[in-house]
Amino acid sequence: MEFETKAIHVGQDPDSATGATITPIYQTSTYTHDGLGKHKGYDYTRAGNPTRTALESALAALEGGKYGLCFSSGLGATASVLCMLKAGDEVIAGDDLYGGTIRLFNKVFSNFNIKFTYVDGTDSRAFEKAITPRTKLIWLETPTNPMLRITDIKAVSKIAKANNLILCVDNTFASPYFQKPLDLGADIVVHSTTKYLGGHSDVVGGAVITSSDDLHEKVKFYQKAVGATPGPFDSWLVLRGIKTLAVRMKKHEENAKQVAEFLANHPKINKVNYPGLKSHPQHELAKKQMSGFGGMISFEVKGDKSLVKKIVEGTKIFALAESLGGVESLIGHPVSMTHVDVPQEQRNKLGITESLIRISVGIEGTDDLINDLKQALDK
Ligand code: P1T
Repeated sequence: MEFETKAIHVGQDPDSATGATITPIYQTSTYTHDGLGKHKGYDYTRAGNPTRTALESALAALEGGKYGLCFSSGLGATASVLCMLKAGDEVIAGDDLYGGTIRLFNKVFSNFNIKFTYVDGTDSRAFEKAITPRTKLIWLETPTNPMLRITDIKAVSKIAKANNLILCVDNTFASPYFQKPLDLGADIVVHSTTKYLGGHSDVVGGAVITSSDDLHEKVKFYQKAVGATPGPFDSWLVLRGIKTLAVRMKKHEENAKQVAEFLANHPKINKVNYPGLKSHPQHELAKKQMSGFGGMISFEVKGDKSLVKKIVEGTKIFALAESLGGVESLIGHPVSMTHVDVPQEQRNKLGITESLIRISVGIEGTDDLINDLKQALDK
């Protein structure tokens, strides 16, 4: 079945009780049993809910995985994967990650004696060099937030397999429409479904997808035992969102390519980070492991905070806001917004400076978006 068809149909048969064509929002916390020890597969919504089941099946199909599990946020999904670890275990992570993920690693799970080592995500051998007898998990994002760097998933997956490590890839920026980490050798895919999957900036959610029976059973246990589960309406919103994922992603990319070209040629801009640009240091790798480059761009302006302030406060269509992946365009300042909790030394090393701006290119008219950035830059 093709991607577009899966997004609309997998897990979404007409409702068996009523024939409703669209999966109903099963807005219930509990289920009446037919008798002691007899129920229809659901007993309590934290453990399972039919609207969530539909979404979990659809997401598994889109990533080419066997199992999907949904969470109340992307960080809820990440935390539930990390719950598989024990005190003394070590994680090797790519150095450029969403700031909230780094905060969760450094300020929550570190307290339980789990060690996180950050390595240059663009150098697969750096992952290998950092392995110790205590390493259990490799964590990476690609493309990364906010520098749009690319990690070679296949190369890192070979290293993970050879050393009996779990490889988890946060696929939020690419979405399964443009990249399928499981096909490239990853064991687990994590998503913030808040972003492209939901697609309309009206829901917060997360997901974990795998083809491993063992990993699925473990994360499913933590989904229920820790309880970061999405409500039925939130599950329904993401399920509705993914039906149009393919058409939205095409337009996000079409717009982003043109916006990136415009920015790359603007005299007030030093550097544009977009894997679709030939100037991107890993453009060839991105072409190899992704089927498109997505809608996220970051760029460094020639100037200090006053120019940054003028731009981010000067756009009329791009809204100054955190998050990404919705139909509407957003603009943000990672240093003071999404990456405020990343240690300064790590930020400086990556180039997450006061001069860096990040945009999530929406699906509005291309010329409107370019003209909006132009007027903000030329003010
Ligand atoms: O916000 P939440 O749904 O919990 O997802 C966390 C998360 C995980 N992974 C990546 C790559 C992310 O970008 C995020 C959330 N990011 C933002 C809110 C942001 O503006 O970058």
